[in-house]
Amino acid sequence: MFKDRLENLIAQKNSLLCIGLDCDLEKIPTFLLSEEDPLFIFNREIIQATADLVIAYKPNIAFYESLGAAGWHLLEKTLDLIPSGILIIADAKRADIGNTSRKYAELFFETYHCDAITVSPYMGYDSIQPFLSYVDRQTFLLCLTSNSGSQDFQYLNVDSEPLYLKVARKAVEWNLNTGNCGLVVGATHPEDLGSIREVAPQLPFLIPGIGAQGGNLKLTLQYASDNTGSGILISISRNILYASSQKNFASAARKTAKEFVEQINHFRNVKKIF
Ligand code: OMP
Repeated sequence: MFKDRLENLIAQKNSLLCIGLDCDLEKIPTFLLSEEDPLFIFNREIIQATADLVIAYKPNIAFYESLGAAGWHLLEKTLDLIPSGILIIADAKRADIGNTSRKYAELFFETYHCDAITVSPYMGYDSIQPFLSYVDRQTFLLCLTSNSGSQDFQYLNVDSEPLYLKVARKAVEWNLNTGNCGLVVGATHPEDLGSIREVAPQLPFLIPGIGAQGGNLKLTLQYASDNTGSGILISISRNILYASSQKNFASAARKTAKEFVEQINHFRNVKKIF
C-alpha cells in the first residue's frame, strides 16, 4: 500500500518533503537554453541533487503536456530518472465519467507507473472509483486548495459545514473500501486544516502552498499532522527549483530543500510537545 510505503519512507529518510517538478522554460537558468533538451537537463540535475532528501516527486502534468508530444516524452524520461523507492505523484487533477477516468488511470498508473495521482472530486464517486480501484496506488482528492478561488465553492455552507469538509468525509468513507484515498489541502489556510484532520485522522495529506504561495509552515504542521506527527507530504516547487538562476542552480536547490527538511522537522517535533 502507498500509505505503508509513505510511512516507511518518512521514518527512513526523516523527511516529509516532496519536490514539485514544475519545470518551465521561462524560469530555468538561461544558460541551459543552449542545451538540446534544457528541461530534461534541468530535471536531471534537480533530481540528482535532491533525491536523498525527499520522499516524493510531484510532476505537475501541465508543465509537460503544454509542450505537446515533446512534453510527454520529457515526462517519461524524467520519471525514468527518479530512483526507485521514491514516490511519484502525478499532479494531474483529473476525473471524468467513469469510462473516461479509467483511461486517465491507465495513463498515469499503467503507462507511467506513478504511485499516486491528484483528482478533482467534483464529479463524484463513479469518477473517482477507477483511480481507487488501483489499490496499491494513492488517489489524492482536492479538498481545500491553496488558491484564492478556493473561496468560490469549497467554503460554501452545506448542511451547516463547509463543502471541503463534505469532501473529507467522502474520502474517509471511500477509503474504508480500498485504503488508498488521500486529500490535497493547501498550506495557505492552516487554521482550517485542523477540522479536516479531525474528520480524516488517518488519511495522508498532500500539502502544497509553502514557499512561493506564502503558506505558514509552522501552523500547517500543527494543524495537519496526524497523531504520529507525520501522515503528510509537504510539496514545494518554485522555491526549491528556482533557488538560483546561475550555474549553481542544483546545489542551491539542494541547500534550500535541506533547509526546508530541517524546518519541517523542527516544527514536527514542536508539535509532539503539545
Ligand atoms: P509552488 O507554488 O511553486 O510550490 O507550486 C505548487 C504546486 O502545487 C503546483 O504544481 C500547483 O499546481 C500544486 N497545487 C497547488 O499549488 N495548490 C493546490 O491546492 C493543489 C496543488 C496540487 O494539487 O498539488
